[in-house]
Amino acid sequence: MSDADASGASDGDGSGAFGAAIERGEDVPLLTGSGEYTDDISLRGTTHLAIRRSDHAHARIESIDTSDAEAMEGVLAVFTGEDVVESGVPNTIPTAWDLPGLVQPQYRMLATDKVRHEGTPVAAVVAETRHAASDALEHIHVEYEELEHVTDPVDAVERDVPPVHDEAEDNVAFDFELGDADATDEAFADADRVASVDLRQPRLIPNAMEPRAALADWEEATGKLRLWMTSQNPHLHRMLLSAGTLGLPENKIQVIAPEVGGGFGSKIYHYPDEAVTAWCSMQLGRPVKWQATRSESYLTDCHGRDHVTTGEIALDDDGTIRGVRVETHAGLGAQLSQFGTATPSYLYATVLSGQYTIPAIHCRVVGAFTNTTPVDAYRGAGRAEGIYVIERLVDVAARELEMDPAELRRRNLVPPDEFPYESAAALVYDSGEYERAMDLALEHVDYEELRERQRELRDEGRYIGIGIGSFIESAGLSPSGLAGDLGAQAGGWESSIVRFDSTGSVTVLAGTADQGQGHRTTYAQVAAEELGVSVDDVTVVEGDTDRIPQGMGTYGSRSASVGGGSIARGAREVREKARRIAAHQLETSVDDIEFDDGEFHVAGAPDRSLHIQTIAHEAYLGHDLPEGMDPGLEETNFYDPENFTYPFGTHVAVVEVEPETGEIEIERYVAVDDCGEIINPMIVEGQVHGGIAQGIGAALYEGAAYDDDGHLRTRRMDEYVVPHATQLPDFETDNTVTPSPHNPIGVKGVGESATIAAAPTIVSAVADALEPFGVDHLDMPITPESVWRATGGDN
Ligand code: PCD
Repeated sequence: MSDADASGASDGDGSGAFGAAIERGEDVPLLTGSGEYTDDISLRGTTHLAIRRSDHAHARIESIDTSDAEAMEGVLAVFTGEDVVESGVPNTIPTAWDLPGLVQPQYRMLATDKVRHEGTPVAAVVAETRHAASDALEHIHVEYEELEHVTDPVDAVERDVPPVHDEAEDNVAFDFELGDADATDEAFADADRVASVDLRQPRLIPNAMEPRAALADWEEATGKLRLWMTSQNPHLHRMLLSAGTLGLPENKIQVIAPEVGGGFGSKIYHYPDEAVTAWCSMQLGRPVKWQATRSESYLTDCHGRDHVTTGEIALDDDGTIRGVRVETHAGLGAQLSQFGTATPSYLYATVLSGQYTIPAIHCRVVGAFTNTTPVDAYRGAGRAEGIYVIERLVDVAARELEMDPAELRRRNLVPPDEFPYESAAALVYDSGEYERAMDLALEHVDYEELRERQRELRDEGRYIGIGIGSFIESAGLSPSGLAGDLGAQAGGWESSIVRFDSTGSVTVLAGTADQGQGHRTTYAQVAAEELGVSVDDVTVVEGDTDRIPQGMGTYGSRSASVGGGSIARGAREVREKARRIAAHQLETSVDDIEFDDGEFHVAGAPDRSLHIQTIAHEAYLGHDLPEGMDPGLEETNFYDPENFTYPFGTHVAVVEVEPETGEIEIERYVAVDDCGEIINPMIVEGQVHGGIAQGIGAALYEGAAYDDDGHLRTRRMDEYVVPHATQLPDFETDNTVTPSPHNPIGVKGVGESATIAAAPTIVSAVADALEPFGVDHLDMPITPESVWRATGGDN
């Protein structure tokens, strides 16, 4: 194997950049207010867009009168859905993931016939100032004929309600199955015991710090559109906007994602609003800016989860799991978001085996249209929902068997020598040492002693609970071939360019797009390690489709493994070219050249050496290169991994529940994560902290609610509760390291892991605390009220 293909974290020069807890170089501008976000960008002649949205959940548009609004001072134009249709652009917001039998209703930029959820865009005002635009909104007169609406995914399918789309009379967008139904039935028939749980996973709202925004600049003379936007994947946005929505070729669209203040999934998607911003600029020939308000974000950013599930698990008396059966109604909202079909199907059902050897699995998911904000991936996406189901089932089964939940898990863990492990839910896990991570987590809390303390305290009338959450995650959202087989309309690869310039500094251009994860630091570490230069010599550029020709973006915890993998491969090719130049100039054969700390030297003669940065200079001088070699020192790399990566771990929470008041206090939270080789331990710890906070948020606080009129009741920060720092304990984190065997740098993702783990861990802990009350499950968010009711407080 040549050096360029070698796998492993630090096969470069050993400069030690990979694995170091280097401070995030990007933080100074971000923390001191000089970071440039979309709304900070100003172009000469910028106009402002405000969007009139429906305040009905379901209604037919009878008429729209824009004349009053048009007459207002500062208003340049008011557009309706009819205007977009008349302009002749393709005007569709396409889905990006097909499923067998999928119903794909029309999805336009501005509604023309009906509004299908509160917040549906119906008209657009462009004005000289932001205030003029938003003031004009209320002077647009829309007449509606109200229709009956439905917000719950089970009601949508089972009750006799008017369909959200005529194309789907029963509101079923897809009816998805995975696994072997017969084998599962048999496993259940043969097993000693069956345990089950009915659960709901509430709708979550992503809550990125920066609401979505766009600034579009159409240049009539060249027919080119420049669009700055809050994007997790500028190239994907370029692709989706081009043919399907605006009818422009990709090379006439430049998408730029400047600083992006958090995404958590919500900035993956191609929404009507950014497309309308672009279209308005094309109509007026002036730059147009749209900045969502916070409430607008709550109403229109894709929500997450919204599952109603019945899960069953079959076991033998000794705790051996024989089978798992799951049926879920997944709310999709009123329109299909790009991955809204994949999230509750392939990303969900495929992880139902969790960390366990389960011979038979069957899962059915009914995807339902409802009169609500579209639902798609939110941190953990699909995997979070699936792991939640299997972890709740394992806990409920432990209760049924009167077995310690840690012991039941242990008996069923996939053992280390079984990898690669093909689960009955159709995934091939790359590598894992599940028991090691679980033991480490249990050690941290002194598990046996803690159980003892729990028993003692119960005698005193105090209820502590110990929750365990063991998880796997399929991260990376690749490889392309597999994704294509399953219906993806996009690839799963990543692309990068690694470039030395003649002064020896390095630029890495990456097709992913950071929203706070720290790519500028970790990518520099990967490149520095491979090239033997200092991290400070590396500049990382993301988020501009004209500078970085290709990419797929940042979601599915893929950037470290797929993006970082691409950078490592590109850097290795650059290093090999440099090695050939070194051999030529040192007058020896390539095989005799060793590389160490950035220095190429002749084997056995360390004084005959050339530094890679000197070679970079030589490569651009081009005076003395090997015969037939082209000048320059840069490589473009496309990397399509052979598999997902499978991060895993076990989290343990200790809570105390006060049945009288229903109050829940988290005493301890221990997270043991395995994300393979770690590029930057400080960044990984930060990712875990943020992930836990969001998982705890889901378990105890968050949940979007609709009222009887189909209005979103949780549309402000004081109505949709996210946990405050003061409500969270100090997180205790630790790691095991099981490298991914097929990844060029041995890493696995980490961005979503802790969110996936934390929700089931906390619910497990609360249910464990309430065991004496016969409570084995409570739905999220578990509030003081739900605890109080479950413990008989309302009797
Ligand atoms: N890392 C390291 N090492 C390892 C891994 C990793 O170091 N082993 C690191 C990296 O490099 C980066 C981070 O860490 O920096 C992360 O990574 P990842 O895992 O690969 O991921 P990404 O791709 O980058 O990202 C994504 C994610 C997601 S997915 C989400 S949701 C979230 C997370 O990320 N989001 C966010 N995190 C975060 N953070 C922040 N700050 N912000 C945000 O927004 Mo989705 O699908 O979208 O639902």
